[in-house]
Amino acid sequence: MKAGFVTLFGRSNVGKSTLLNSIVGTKLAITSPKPQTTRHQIQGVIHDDRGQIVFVDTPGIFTTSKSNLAKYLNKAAENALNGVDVILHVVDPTRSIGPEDKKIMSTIANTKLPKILVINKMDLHSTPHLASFRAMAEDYNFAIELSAKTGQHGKSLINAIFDLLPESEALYEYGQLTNLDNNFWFAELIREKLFLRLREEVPYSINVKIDEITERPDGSMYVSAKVITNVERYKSMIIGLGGRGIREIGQSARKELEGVTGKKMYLDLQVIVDERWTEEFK
Ligand SMILES: Nc1nc2c(ncn2[C@@H]2O[C@H](COP(=O)(O)OP(=O)(O)OP(=O)(O)O)[C@@H](O)[C@H]2O)c(=O)[nH]1
Ligand SMILES: [Mg+2]
Repeated sequence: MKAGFVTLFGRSNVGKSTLLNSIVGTKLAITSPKPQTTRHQIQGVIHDDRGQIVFVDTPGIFTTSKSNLAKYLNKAAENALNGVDVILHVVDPTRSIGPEDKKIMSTIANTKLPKILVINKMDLHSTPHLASFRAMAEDYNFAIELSAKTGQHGKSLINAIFDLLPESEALYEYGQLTNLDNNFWFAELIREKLFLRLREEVPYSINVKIDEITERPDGSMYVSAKVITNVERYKSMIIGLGGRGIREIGQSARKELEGVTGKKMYLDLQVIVDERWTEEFK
């Protein structure tokens, strides 16, 4: 059988996490229209007669921002190149080739690993920069145009990856889809709702920590979590007028958690200010 790690590499917002979710067929990684949504390496596995592909989602690559968060994310993305078997460079033809794409191209040019160029968002009518991305194709073993959103041509991508993967023993147990545990994943879903709701810089200074997940005798689940921000002003923006903001965030997170777990959920969210947590990114 064949098996290996395939890294989704690309600048922010090109749709890496959306592609991971669409290929694996379930939502593992959170996505949002804002850049810098993904902060961790998330693995999603597909199992098939030919073997296993372990997709590794990574944070988008940044060249413009010098912030600690951007540095941390770049490092996390580059670390994801260690031990990889195939690289997917995901690009977005609605935007011109950016300095981030060039940085990625020079980084991966130095490796001997097989590379696939994935031109995403082909469901959109306007893709003005498609020709310039097509012109990059010769530097890759394979190029494919698809839509992570509709799933179109996802199968061809999987076929191309299997052609390039080495023979290997299984890497994951059969049926196991991800490296994520509920604790992490629940926190990520709540973070996604914060990303979708809050404006501009606020979501970047937010972290979510799960304090408790308890399954109750009646089969329902109780989850309590802290939304941590580093600035007092952001705390009131998150809570919103009369608590409306945090209530709506809680409701949409709860609905999605109920949909995925099939259980009734009680979600208790508390917003606190703690300046220390951004230290993690230094
Ligand atoms: N129309 C269209 N939109 C897409 C497609 N793939 C992703 N998007 C949208 O693009 C935005 C960014 O998607 P993400 O999957 O979060 O992008 P990412 O590359 O993971 O971004 P970072 O985690 O910040 O690096 C979201 O609003 C998605 O809905 C696609 O195939 N077609
Ligand atoms: Mg992402």
